[in-house]
Amino acid sequence: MAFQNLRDYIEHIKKLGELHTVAAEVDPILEVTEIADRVVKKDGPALYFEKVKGSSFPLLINTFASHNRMLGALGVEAYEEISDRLEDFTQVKTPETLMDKLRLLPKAIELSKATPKIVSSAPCQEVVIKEGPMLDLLPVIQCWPKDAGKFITLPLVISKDPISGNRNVGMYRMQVFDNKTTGMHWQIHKDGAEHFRNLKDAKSKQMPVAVAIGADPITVYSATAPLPKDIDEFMFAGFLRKKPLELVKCKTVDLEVPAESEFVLEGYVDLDDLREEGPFGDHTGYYSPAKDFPAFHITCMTHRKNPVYMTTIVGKPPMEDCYLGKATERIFIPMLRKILPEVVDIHLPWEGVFHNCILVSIKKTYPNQAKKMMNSIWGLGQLMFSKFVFVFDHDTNIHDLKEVAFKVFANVDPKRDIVFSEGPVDELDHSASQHLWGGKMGVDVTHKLPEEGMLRDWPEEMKMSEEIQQKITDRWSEYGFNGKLK
Ligand SMILES: Cc1cc2nc3c(=O)[nH]c(=O)nc-3n(C[C@H](O)[C@H](O)[C@H](O)COP(=O)(O)O)c2cc1C
Ligand SMILES: [Mn+2]
Repeated sequence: MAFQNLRDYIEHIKKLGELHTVAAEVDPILEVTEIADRVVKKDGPALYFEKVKGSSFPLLINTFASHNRMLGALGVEAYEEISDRLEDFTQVKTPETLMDKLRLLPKAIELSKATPKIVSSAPCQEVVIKEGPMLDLLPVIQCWPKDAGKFITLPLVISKDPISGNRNVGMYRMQVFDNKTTGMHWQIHKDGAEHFRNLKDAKSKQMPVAVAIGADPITVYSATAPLPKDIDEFMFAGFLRKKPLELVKCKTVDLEVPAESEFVLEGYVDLDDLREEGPFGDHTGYYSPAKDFPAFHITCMTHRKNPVYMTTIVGKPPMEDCYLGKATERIFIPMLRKILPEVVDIHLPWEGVFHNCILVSIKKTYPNQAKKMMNSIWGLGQLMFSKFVFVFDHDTNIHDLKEVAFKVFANVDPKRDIVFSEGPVDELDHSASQHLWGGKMGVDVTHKLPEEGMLRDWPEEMKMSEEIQQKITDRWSEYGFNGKLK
C-alpha cells in the first residue's frame, strides 16, 4: 500500500516501533548529525526531533535507513514486487490476435494511473509566505564541521526543460545562503543541470524552480531514481504508487508540486548568477570542495499546518542514502536486462558509494562477453561513473563478498583479465588527477574460453553431492557435536 503523505508514513513506522522521538532540545549545528550517525550505524530507528534550537518545526531523519523501512516506504514486502511489475510492463510483444491486443489494456490502464493529477487546492499551501522569515523558520542542519554552512539535504527539485517543456525531479542538495537564497547543487551530468544549460538555447536567462521538502515516501524516493532523461519522476512515482500523484500549481511560478508536500519553496535560477557552494561533507566520506553552482532565489514559501522538516545526512557508509541506493539496485535490474540481456544480477557494495564499484554476474555465451559488459556499463546512464567493474559468471553469489573475493583471487590472471580504460567519473570523485574524468578498471572474473586464448581446460569447481550433504545433515546428531557447528 502506498502512503498518501509523509505523516501517514510516520504513523506507520511509529506503529512498527521504528520511530524514536527525541523530546530534548538539540542543536541543528552538528548535534543532529552525530546522533543520526550513531543511530544509523547501529541499524537504529528513524528519529523525530521535536525541538530543534531556533525553529518551531520538528525534524525527521533516518526515515529510510533500514531495509524494513525502505520496503515499507515503497509499499512492498520485497523489491521483486516492483521489479517484476516493471519487467511485465516493459515486455513488448507484437500483438497478433485480438486477445493479444486486449492483453495490452491493463498496461494502458497502469500508465493512465501513473499520470499525475492536478488538484485545485492542496495541504502544502495551507500557509503561504511571500515576505519575512522563510528559510530562517526551518530547522536546517549543518552536517559536518567543515561544511560551508547549513544544507537542505533531501529536497525534491522540480524544473521544466526550457526547450521541450519536459519536467524533471531530482534530489540536489541546497546550501542556505540567506533567508531567501540557496545554492542549487545539480551536478554537471544531471537532468536539472541540463535544463539550466538549455536556457541559453531557449534564449532565456531565468528558469523557474520549485522545491518540495517532505512528501509521500515513494515520491521522495523517485527524485533519487536514475531515470533516463525526459522520463518524469512524478510519473514514475505514480507507477510505483499504483495511483496518480496529486500535484498543485505553485503560487508564483509555472510549475506543479506534490499537493501533500510538507514544505514548498518556489523561485528561480539565473544563468548569470552562480555562487560558490560547499565545501560539504559528502556521501564519499570526504568533503567535496567549493565550486560555483547556480543560486536559487525564493519568491514564495508554502507549507502545511504543523509541517515536518525531512532531512538526511551523508557520510561514510552505511548511511540513510545506502538504503535508497539499494532500492534502486534491486528495482532497476529488469530495465538493465532490456539492454543487456545476459545480466543475471548486479551489486553495488556500499563501500563503493554507488559510483566507485559495481559487481555484475552474467550468463556468458561468447568470447570476451565480460569485456563487452564493462564497456556497456561505462556507457550506460549513471552507471557510466563506475570506476571498478567486476564481471562474474552467473553462478557466483555476488552479494557474498567472501565469495566475490575468492573468485577474483582464483579466476583472474591479472595480466590477461584486467582492462584499463578512462572516461567520465562522478563529479564527487577525488581520486582522479583532474575534475570529472579519470581511469577505470574492469576485471573479467568469468571462466575463460579457448577462443579467449586460454590454452588449458577451465577446471571444474568442487562441490559435494547433494545426496551426501543431505545424508550428513540427517545424521548430524549422531556425530556428537551436541548442537554446535551445525
Ligand atoms: C540524499 C541524496 C543527496 C543527493 N545530492 C545530490 C546533489 O547534491 N547533487 C546531485 O547532482 N545529485 C545528488 N544526488 C543524486 C541524485 O539525486 C541522483 O543522481 C538522481 O538520479 C538525479 O536525478 P536526475 O537524473 O533527474 O538528474 C543525491 C542523492 C541522494 C539520495
Ligand atoms: Mn531525471
